[in-house]
Amino acid sequence: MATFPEDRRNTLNSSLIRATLSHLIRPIRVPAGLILIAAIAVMAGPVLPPSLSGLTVVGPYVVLFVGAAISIWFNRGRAFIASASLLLAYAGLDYALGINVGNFAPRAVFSALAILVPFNILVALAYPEHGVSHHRNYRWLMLVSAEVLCVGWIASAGNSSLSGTSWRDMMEHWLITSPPTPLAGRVMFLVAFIVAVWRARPRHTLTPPRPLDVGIAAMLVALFIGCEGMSTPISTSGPFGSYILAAGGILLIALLQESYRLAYHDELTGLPGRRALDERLQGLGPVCSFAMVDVDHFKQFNDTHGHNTGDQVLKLVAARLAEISGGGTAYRYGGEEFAVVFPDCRVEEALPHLEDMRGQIEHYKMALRSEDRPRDPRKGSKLRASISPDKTLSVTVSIGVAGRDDVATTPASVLRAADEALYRAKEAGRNRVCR
Ligand code: GH3
Ligand code: MG
Ligand code: MG
Repeated sequence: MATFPEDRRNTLNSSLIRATLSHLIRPIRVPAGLILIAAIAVMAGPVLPPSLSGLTVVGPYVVLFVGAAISIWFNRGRAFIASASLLLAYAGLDYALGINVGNFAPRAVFSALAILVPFNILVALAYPEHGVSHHRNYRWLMLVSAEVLCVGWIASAGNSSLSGTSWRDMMEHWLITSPPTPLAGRVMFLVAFIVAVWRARPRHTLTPPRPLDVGIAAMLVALFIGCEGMSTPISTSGPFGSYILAAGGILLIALLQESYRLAYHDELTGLPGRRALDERLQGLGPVCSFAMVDVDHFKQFNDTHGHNTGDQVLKLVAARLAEISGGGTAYRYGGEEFAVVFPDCRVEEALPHLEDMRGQIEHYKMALRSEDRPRDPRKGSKLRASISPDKTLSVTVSIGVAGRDDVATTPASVLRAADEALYRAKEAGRNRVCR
C-alpha cells in the first residue's frame, strides 16, 4: 500500500469528509425545499387568494396521478406503489367527505390512510425493486383490493345493513383513533421511514444515494407531517392537502432525478458515464487535460477469475479513480476503459496526480466479496492490511494523457490524442502513464 505524509493524509481525509457531507446534503435539498414551501403555504393559508386554496384539493390528484403514470412508464415498482396507494387513499377520503354523514366515515378513512399507506410502502421496501410489470404483482392487486373492501366496510358502519355499529366504538380505541395520526400509524410511519433510510444509505462514500430511495423516505416525512396537521373535523384542504401536494411533488421530482441518474451514470461503477463525459467535454475551457485509463490484460483476468470477479474489480478501480486528486473527475468511458478530465490544468500539472493514482491501483490488494471481503469498509482496510498477498488480487492500469493546449482545440482531437498516448503506454509495457 502506498504511504502518504501526514499533511497529505489530512488533506485526503478532509476532502473525503467534504464529499461525504455533500453526498448526504445534496439529495435532501429538493425534498426539504418542498416541505418548507408547504409549511410556508400552511402559515400563509388565510391570506392566500381563494383561487389558490383549491390547489391543495385538486393538486394532490394531479401530482399523484402523474407520479403513478411516470412510475409505470419508467417501470419503478416502489414509486408506483407509493403514489398509487396515496392517490387511492386521498380519493377515498375525498369520497367519504362528500357523502359525509357525521364525521365517522372520513375519520375511519383517514385512520386507514395513515396506517395503510406507510404499511404498503414498507412492504414495497421489504422486497427488491421488481418494476411495475412483474408476474407476482397480482399479490399487490389482492392486498390493495382487500384494503379497499375492508376500509369501505368499516367506514360504512351504521349506514349499511352489511356492517353493524360496533366499528363506531372500535374507532375510539387508542391505537387507531384519529385525528391527528393514530398511534398505529405513527409506529408504521417510523418503521417505514427507518427502512426507507436504510434503503437510501450510500453504498460507498463517493457514490451518492439514489434519488428515488431518498424521495420515498422524504415523501413519508411530508405525509406524516400532513397527517399530524389534520384538522378536526376532517378536511382535505388546509395543511393536510398542502403536505400531500408536497409528498406527491417530492416523489415526482425524485422520479425525474432518477431518470437523469440512469441516463448519466454508469450502474456498475456509480461513476458518471459516457453521455456525461461528452457534455463535459463540450463545456471545457482552452486549458484542460484529459486522460484515458485502461485496465491491463483485463480479458485474461476475466478468463482466469470469471466475469463477476471482473465486475467487482472494475468497481474497485472506479472507486479509486473517483478519489483522484488535483481536481480531476473520473468517468466510465465504456468496458474496462475510464476517462479523467482535469479542467484548468496543464498536462504537467495533471501528470503527478495520474502517476499517484496508477501507483495506488497497482498496490491496491483486492480481497473480493465472494470470498472474504467484509461489507464494512473500515474492517475492509484492516483486513487488507493483515491478509497475505496470495489471498488477494490486483490489477494495473495504463494511462494516456493529452492537454488541450498542446495538441488541438476540439474535444474530439484531445480525446484522440489521449487515446494515442494510451496506445504508447501499452506498447511500452503497460502499467505506466504516457503523454
Ligand atoms: P490490454 O492490456 O491491451 O488492454 O488488454 P485487455 O485484455 O484489457 O484488452 P481488450 O480490450 O482486448 O479486453 C477488454 C476486456 O474487458 C474484454 C472484456 O471481456 C472485458 N470487459 C469489458 N467490459 C467489461 C465489464 O463490464 N465487466 C467485465 N467483467 N469485463 C469487461
Ligand atoms: Mg480496452
Ligand atoms: Mg484493457
